Amino acid sequence: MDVVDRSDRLEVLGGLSPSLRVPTLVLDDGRPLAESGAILLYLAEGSDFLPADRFERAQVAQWLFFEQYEVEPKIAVARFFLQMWPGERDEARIAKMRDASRHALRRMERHLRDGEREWFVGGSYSIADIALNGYTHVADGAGIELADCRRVCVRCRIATSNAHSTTASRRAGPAAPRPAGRRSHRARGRR
Ligand SMILES: N[C@@H](CCC(=O)N[C@@H](CS)C(=O)NCC(=O)O)C(=O)O
Repeated sequence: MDVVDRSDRLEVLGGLSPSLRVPTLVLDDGRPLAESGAILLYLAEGSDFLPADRFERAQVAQWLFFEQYEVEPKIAVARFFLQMWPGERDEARIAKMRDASRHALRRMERHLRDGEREWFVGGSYSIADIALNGYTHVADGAGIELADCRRVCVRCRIATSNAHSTTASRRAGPAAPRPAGRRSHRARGRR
């Protein structure tokens, strides 16, 4: 799908995605599901990527909503205008999006730092980490420096490598790369 020329959106995604956006998942039986957070929740059901505990599941949802409201509309929009938009740049709008992005990244960093957390929710990698990795790991493409967000950066690199070897690494058993000096509850056998 072209993100600049949206002329075929209705033709391709009509009836599949209410917002006519990608990603849109179409199941084997033809049922469509749009919105990255909903897709992650659907795919993660019954796996280690979605906690069984009710409160932790709600915390995962909290971070999915945070990503959709605080991260994606800021980093993605700034990056879109810097890297993809063929028209004139709206520098004021980009600056505003960058400021909002930095604010969101600081909140994420603080959450990890203050809770001495290895992962965003509970003691193991979940779809909250996957969702937050999505645009954070390309924030530099939006002109957003990550120097003050060491913990977020570490998780982004880990999340990226995990995302490329998800099921295989989980089935085969080798431990996913982790931030230096800490081990997860999962690694300690607490899950
Ligand atoms: N909230 C949606 C946002 C999806 C989104 O913005 N997708 C972009 C491409 S990455 C798109 O389809 N943009 C074209 C448009 O907005 O029409 C999600 O997280 O799935």
